[in-house]
Amino acid sequence: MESKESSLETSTPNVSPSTAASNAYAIGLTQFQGFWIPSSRVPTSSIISFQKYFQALDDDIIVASKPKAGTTWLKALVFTIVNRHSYTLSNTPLNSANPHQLIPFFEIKLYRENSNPDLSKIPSPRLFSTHLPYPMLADSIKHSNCRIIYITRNPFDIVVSLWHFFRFMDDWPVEDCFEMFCRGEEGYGPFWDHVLGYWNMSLEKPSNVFFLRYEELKEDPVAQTKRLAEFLGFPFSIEEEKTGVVNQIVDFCSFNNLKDLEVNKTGKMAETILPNNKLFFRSGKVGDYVNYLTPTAVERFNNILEEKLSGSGLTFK
Ligand code: PAP
Repeated sequence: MESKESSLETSTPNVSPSTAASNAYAIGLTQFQGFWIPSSRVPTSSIISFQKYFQALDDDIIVASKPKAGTTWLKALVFTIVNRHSYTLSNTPLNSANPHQLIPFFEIKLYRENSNPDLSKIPSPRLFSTHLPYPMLADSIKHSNCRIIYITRNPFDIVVSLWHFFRFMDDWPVEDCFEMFCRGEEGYGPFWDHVLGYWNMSLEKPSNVFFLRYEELKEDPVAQTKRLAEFLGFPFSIEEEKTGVVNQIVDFCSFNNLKDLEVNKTGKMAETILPNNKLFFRSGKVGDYVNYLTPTAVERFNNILEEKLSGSGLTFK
């Protein structure tokens, strides 16, 4: 069981290893600050460094999500919206880099590679991302005026997407992945606590936290992209709307376009254990879970979710 901590800080007293080891993914989970962290890839020391050293700026933009909720897609959209006056769609860096390389994770990349990276030279607005739950964000983020966009997705599609994703490690049963979610012991889980943290903040501070669902983005990507641009402080002009800029951005960031870019077909990010970037683009559908999970399993998790989300106003279809 991997729960080894690096020595950046003196102690991490609230760390305990997962008991849910059914495959290589599950073996790497460690309970830390109330959530399950995939500590074999995300050492808790990098989270501690992030919490201690990151200084948020008011115009920072942070893409937050649980894995498999639509992070890659949202990063592509955010990058394109924010940088549309610097790059055209034919020369955007997204043509040669995976969205994860352009909007780096605090805990998986920046603070894992360096306990106190110099982020001061990054042009404004700085774009960052995280899979960490809201309570684990650096205090400077919570006390600044920076913007957070949180994307979530119906948890059944997340289960299936995550299960497929980690099959490159070993071929584990989808039921094991589902059981982890039911126990709340999946990476960055429990699901309900993760989603509730950002949901509640989006109600409390709507100009700082934007709450988005994968399904809404699928249903009306143009309308959601406009909302997103407004929230980010980069609204589309009437001229841009008239000349089809929003639609062009939506098409460029679509599943079919991104997945067919060479960098996402055959590319690989050096810093990850993932065999290739193709893994981030599987089917991109809503409701694919019906092909993998039984109605009984779905009902069981729905009951858990109903109880956990009760009174919050948050629901999943
Ligand atoms: P990550 O957290 O590891 O970065 P993330 O990008 O959040 O993963 O989720 C991957 C899912 O988003 C995959 O879903 P699936 O397994 O159900 O297919 C992936 O296919 C989907 N996805 C990636 N890019 C897009 C896109 N442009 N549009 C729609 N879905 C996308």
